[in-house]
Amino acid sequence: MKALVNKNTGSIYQIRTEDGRTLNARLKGNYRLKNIKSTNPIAVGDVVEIEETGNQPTICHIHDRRNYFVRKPTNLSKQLHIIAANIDQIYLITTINYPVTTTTFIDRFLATAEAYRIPAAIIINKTDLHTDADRQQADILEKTYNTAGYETIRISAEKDIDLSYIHKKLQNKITLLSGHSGSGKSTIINRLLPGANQKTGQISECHNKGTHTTTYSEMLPLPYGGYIIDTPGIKGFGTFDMNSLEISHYFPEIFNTSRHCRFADCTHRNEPGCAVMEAVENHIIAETRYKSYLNILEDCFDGRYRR
Ligand SMILES: Nc1nc2c(ncn2[C@@H]2O[C@H](COP(=O)(O)OP(=O)(O)OP(=O)(O)O)[C@@H](O)[C@H]2O)c(=O)[nH]1
Ligand SMILES: [Mg+2]
Ligand SMILES: [Zn+2]
Repeated sequence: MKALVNKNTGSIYQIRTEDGRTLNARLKGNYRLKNIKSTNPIAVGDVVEIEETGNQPTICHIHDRRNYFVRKPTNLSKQLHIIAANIDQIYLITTINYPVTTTTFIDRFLATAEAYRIPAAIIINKTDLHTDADRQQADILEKTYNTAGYETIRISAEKDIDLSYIHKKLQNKITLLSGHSGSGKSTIINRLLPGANQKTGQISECHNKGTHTTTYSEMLPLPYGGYIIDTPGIKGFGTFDMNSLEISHYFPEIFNTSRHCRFADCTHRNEPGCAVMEAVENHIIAETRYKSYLNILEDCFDGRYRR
């Protein structure tokens, strides 16, 4: 029977069967995915086949994934961690402060979403805490990412401000929420889904960071169709599977501008007649985006990992 993986808590998978039952299942034998080196063979969002012969259902087959989203779990890790599979869109939950979300992090995240061809948008949460300086920073952030082609939405999950717009966007879609620990992913889900009851945690005063309250990804059904996925907070975002020539493809505004570069193989670092560098000088492309592009390009050459 077909089932959807809702939650993965190590070796046990919580699944929802086609006929509407929620069960705990194990993976049959030493099942391994063939084409991807990942720490988790099955992820939230996977569609699987189960057998119910013994006393606990077992997963015997994973249906082909429409897509998946991954990251490197640690700095030195060679393996990838699949955050979720078969998703329609990602909301990156960011905060100007409590905790700080840097543009480096946002750019690495968005470039990865582009590489895996999953539409992404940015939510700026905790607007209730914004000072005038924070609001100015949020304006710059919105301008930068709107110019790059990403939607930005400002909300306060805590004060329930402007969440109604998100409701419409979620209908009949599978949406992944990601971002730093403490950015408010679980709080947003509790607001959107009053019965959800996801655990939330305080921001550590001395580190200005969240305390990794959500430890397992979980997929929750929405009453109006679709699902929302709560995930553990992530710190850094390494890039992978990226060929140096492809990196500009993952920065939409850089890619669009590169058509006007003198050389077709321009890397936008020091070539004469580079339209990208000109656009950065003229403040058409944000300098932070260009710097992130250069950083990822450097990583490609020496295999570094950045936060
Ligand atoms: N002031 C304010 N606080 C918020 C808002 N959204 C969330 N918080 C608070 O921020 C803290 C962290 O929220 P969580 O929802 O646990 O954050 P998370 O992103 O799920 O964190 P992890 O599960 O650790 O990844 C909690 O104390 C929330 O009450 C908001 O819009 N405004
Ligand atoms: Mg959480
Ligand atoms: Zn160029």
